[in-house]
Amino acid sequence: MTYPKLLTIQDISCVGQCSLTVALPIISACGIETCVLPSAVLSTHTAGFSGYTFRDLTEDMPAINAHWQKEGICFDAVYTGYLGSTKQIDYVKMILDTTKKAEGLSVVDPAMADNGKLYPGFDMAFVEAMRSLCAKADFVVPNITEAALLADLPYKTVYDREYIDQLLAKLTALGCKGIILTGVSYAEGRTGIVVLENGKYAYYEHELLPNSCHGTGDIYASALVGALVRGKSAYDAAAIAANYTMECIKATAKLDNHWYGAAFEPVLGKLIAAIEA
Ligand code: PXL
Repeated sequence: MTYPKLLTIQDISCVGQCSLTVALPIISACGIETCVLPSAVLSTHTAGFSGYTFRDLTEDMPAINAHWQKEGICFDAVYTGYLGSTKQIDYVKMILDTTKKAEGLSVVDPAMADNGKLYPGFDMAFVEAMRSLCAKADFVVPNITEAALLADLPYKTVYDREYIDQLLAKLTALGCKGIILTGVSYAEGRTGIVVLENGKYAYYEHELLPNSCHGTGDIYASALVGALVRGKSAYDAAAIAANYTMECIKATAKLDNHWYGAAFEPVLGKLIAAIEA
């Protein structure tokens, strides 16, 4: 008997509840063996802290992969998040090709931007490289800012279904297969997730909570990946991840001075229950 083994490639922000410190516990809680390849080590994430340290681990990647090849190590799923450099994306593509089982799942969260802006340190060369990684994935999980950058379309905060269809068409033309587009709001007080799979559009709508938290993109993508690997359909996985992310945001709203991330740990049981249902 075996159970699924997943590789996630993203940074370690030592403090800040994002990237690997979120992905590792969430995906493990979904009952999946979770292996990691840190893309960089930062003292904190880059949103709201100043003076953070940043050690880029790009040059460690080929040797790590070579060792895995020698050991015959491969994965049922590979999930990438925040990456450390443009050059790193070439290594990540090679690692995806060499370590993912042929029938395995690949999910790329092009974690590089939010609220209309690239995160500090990223530029359009990184966006261009990210396009080529997205083209290799079974599912990409952008927010609207990331989708607009990848699609080379203007970022909009007010839009209709036509704009979303344009984003989806451009991403599809880039070679993206499944698209799970987060933070899509068609009505006041509501938001949701668009799921495009095999050219079929579906939308999971839910309430828009009054508060938002840093790191919810990573929580969302990790829960989504966990649910997909556990055999949920793309739509069900998108909904499970959205419901869990909302629970995390609600749990965070009760806390004092918790501005840097979302309290995903106290509500992990709800995610596990949804996965097991
Ligand atoms: O949550 C995405 C993310 C991941 N890693 C680092 C970040 C961010 C967003 O700002 O700074 C280092």
